[in-house]
Amino acid sequence: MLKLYCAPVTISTAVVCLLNEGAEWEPIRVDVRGGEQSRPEYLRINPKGRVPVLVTPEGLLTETGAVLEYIAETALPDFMPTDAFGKARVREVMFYLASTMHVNHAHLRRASRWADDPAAQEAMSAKVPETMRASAAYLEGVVEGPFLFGDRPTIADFYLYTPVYWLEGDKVDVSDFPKLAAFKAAMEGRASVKRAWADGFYG
Ligand SMILES: N[C@@H](CCC(=O)N[C@@H](CS)C(=O)NCC(=O)O)C(=O)O
Repeated sequence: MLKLYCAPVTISTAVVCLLNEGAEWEPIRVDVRGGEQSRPEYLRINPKGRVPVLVTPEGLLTETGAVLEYIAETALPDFMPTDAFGKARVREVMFYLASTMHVNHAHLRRASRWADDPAAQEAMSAKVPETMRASAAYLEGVVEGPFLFGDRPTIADFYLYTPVYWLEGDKVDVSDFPKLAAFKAAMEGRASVKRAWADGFYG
């Protein structure tokens, strides 16, 4: 059975929601707020000190996009297109989320990764509403509606839901972006996402 190292309100919740679509899995909760991810025992599991980590029969996997793709390929194929262009578009969104939007968000509470000077950290945190708004504006132009690529969600939708959920805490009003707001509502209508909320992974 798959196991997932995960924590509420982190990007690992994207994987929680996808797994809830029908995979056999169990969570291993990591106390990220308490700093468990930086302790030697956890660093032996993931030297990057981050969640998610997926435990598979073949070994450990990190990086949300890679983890989501592995789950689709091994257990939930309906969430990945089969044609080359469709797959590339899914990866295009996932790479953007990993390289840009997630990094924008991380500047709010993790500015110490990039600067030691408290004033520089404060300046980086203060910029987050602007950079997250720019990411939301970009994605507003990508979402076809209600999901990214029309009527059916892909793994990229499960990835996107969590950064869209982060917008409110990053002082971006999702209602300024009607397609993203409808996307969020459509995801929240799914039993998998409702279950993640009920299990305390959001809120
Ligand atoms: N690129 C990684 C990023 C993972 C990541 O940064 N996770 C955050 C939570 S959203 C984390 O574990 N942070 C712990 C820390 O910074 O100490 C992925 O997409 O899986």
